[in-house]
Amino acid sequence: MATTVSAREVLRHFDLDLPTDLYGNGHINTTYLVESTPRYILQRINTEIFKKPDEVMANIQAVTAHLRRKILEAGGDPNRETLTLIPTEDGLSYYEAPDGSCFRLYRFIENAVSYDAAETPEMFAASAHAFGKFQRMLADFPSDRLYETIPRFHDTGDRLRQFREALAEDRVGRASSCQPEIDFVLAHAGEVHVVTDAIADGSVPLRVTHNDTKLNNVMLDAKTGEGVCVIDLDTVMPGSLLYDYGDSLRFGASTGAEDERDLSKISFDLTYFEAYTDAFLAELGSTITPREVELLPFSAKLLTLECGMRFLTDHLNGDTYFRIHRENHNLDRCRTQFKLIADMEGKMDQMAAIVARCCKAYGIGK
Ligand code: ADP
Ligand code: GN1
Ligand code: MG
Repeated sequence: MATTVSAREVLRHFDLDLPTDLYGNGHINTTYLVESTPRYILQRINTEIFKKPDEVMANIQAVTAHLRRKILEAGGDPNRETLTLIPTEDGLSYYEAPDGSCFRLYRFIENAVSYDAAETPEMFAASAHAFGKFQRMLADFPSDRLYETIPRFHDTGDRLRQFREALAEDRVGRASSCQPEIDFVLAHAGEVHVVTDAIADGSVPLRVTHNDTKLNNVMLDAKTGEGVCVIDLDTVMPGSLLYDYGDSLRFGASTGAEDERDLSKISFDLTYFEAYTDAFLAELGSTITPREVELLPFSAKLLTLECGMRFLTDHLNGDTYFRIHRENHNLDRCRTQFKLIADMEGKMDQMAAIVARCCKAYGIGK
């Protein structure tokens, strides 16, 4: 993943000449802050993961153009409420360096914060409104115009297949040191097809979804705490509303960090679950199908299982996908996900009761 060009050299192709600093806590791309006036975000696209950067950028151009129109119609500020791509001096949406590395430049969203943990249920609810609204604004986007930037991204059954492959290969000899986690995956193998089966039988519709709804992929207003802008649009693709809902809860309703080593700090917080569910249903209520409602609690568990399995697979593969900052980082991340699942399993009835309460409040399923 190394590149031979410096961020500063790249910036010249966007008509800027400034020093840059690494920025943010994303696991995938390499992000730099450009301290100009106005400020910008420069990103090296991870082309090991996004094999066709031209397709990723075509999606982002189309989606942000659509969002701009919607935001303008609603009297909002498109420079703040959606990502703005700054073209290269050649008028392209990204710059490809001679070594093949690819860079894009965005306007920096000012006076807004992306959080790595939800400090209050209200903050978490603000993120739910933002992701719900994002999905609403894209409801009439022609999904056949979108490329599938990572094939089978949320096909949990395929994630299980990839896990089994990594386990069989055990290419860095780590399998023997994570047997409890391996057993945990195998004990849950029967659950991986539920959502893809529901999509296949038509009871869960495909929509244009974000697919990576981690709290730090939304910017909240620094003063009011309201959602400002959904970011990290690399995986906007046809998907299920359950993916966006479940993935947000996996991250934001945990009482600890995704990579917390002290598992006694990790549990699934029902107050946060309720705050998110209420706000998400307030945005999307009228469009949600009965089967989607029924699967809401399960989707939180499924997306947590999928992500935990992905972390474990990457650990077994020698950490080739997610950026790590310490030894066994992906194994630590996997363990928090599995601890969360164990906790959720004892709370499924309460989660269903919360969903029912919120549905009643918004007249869903009447
Ligand atoms: P990754 O795919 O690696 O997660 P992101 O696109 O999410 O990359 O960017 C990483 C972080 O950089 C975000 O979590 C956010 O904090 C920050 N960031 C990204 N784009 C912007 C932007 N346009 N304005 C302000 N901050 C941004
Ligand atoms: C990655 O890019 P980032 O850090 O927002 C990953 C998500 C995972 C998440 C786990 C393209 O998200 O799918 O859920 O890490 N993104 C991609 O923290 O794989
Ligand atoms: Mg991100």
